[in-house]
Amino acid sequence: MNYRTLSVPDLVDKAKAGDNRAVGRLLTLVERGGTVADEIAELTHPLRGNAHVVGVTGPPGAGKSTLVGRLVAEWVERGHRPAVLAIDPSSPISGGAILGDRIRMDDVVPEGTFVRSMATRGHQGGLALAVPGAVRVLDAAGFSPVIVETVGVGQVEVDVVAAADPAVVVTTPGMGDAVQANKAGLLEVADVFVINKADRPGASDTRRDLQLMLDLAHVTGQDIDQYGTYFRPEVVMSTATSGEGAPATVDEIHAHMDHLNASGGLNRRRALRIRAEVRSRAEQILLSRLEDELEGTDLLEAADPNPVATAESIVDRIAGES
Ligand SMILES: Nc1nc2c(ncn2[C@@H]2O[C@H](COP(=O)(O)OP(=O)(O)OP(=O)(O)O)[C@@H](O)[C@H]2O)c(=O)[nH]1
Ligand SMILES: [Mg+2]
Repeated sequence: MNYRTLSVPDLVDKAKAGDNRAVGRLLTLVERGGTVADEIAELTHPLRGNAHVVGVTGPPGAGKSTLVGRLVAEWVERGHRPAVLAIDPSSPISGGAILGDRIRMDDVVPEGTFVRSMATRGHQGGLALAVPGAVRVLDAAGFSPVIVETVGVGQVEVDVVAAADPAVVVTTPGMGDAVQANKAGLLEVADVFVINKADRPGASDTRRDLQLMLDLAHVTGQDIDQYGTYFRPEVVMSTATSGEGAPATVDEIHAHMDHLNASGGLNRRRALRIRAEVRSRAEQILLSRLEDELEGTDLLEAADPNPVATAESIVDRIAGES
């Protein structure tokens, strides 16, 4: 069957029935964006809304993909049906060249696991829209948990993971790595910490540094989330290459989900995710209308246009449209 010629509703039906090729095709269309992606969003919302979204982030090369492979194997063993979305770095700082030894997700997950790499380079607002769209497709297809890996460089990448049900932050032993993670804002978003490459020297120092920073955050009240709930992230030691620490990591992820369930935080996180997506979409719509107005406006043709008044009247025009 040629999946390229199938209609979106047919693809969604097949995906719901467990057809992974249909899921793959839908994700390609979501990635491209535009009106077809919008149609998919309409049809997959809210089909199930059951999937747990697990975000995994951390510095380039920390071993995120290797770890995700181990976590997936652990979930499969526990009877779950996980899927993985690996977001390829879109920033030239974090992408490519320096990371010659980065591993391919396909090589580390059990056979039959649904894995998808998404490239977002060049998409306007791509990541912020493509990820929720893709998660919805995977949710509709019955996968859970849906694991989203992003490199912890760049605000959008960190934001995507911060809105996950648990956000897992992976760091490694080494000079000031915990401090670096703190600077990148990773400390604030972490629900579970993994110190990976625990087979390397300095792992226990990194653990101590991290615990100290968590203590400090508690003293200053920075660890109270915006709903006033306190959850101290656990720190798990992991050697992803051997799989040591993977069961403990899954345990901590589940402990955090239980905490969210008990505190009502799960629905709030989901609301937060939807809010972020609505915001990104609204921004896109507004920006494109603004471009149209700037193209078409005669306001700028005055000899010396008043920027304040001109901006206000352009916004008034946009607001007047319906
Ligand atoms: N010694 C050691 N090496 C590890 C461990 N985990 C991963 N690695 C190695 O670290 C390198 C990078 O691993 P990846 O899993 O690709 O790291 P990543 O964080 O996904 O990398 P990016 O996606 O490029 O940011 C590979 O050579 C892995 O084999 C570990 O626990 N110990
Ligand atoms: Mg990776």
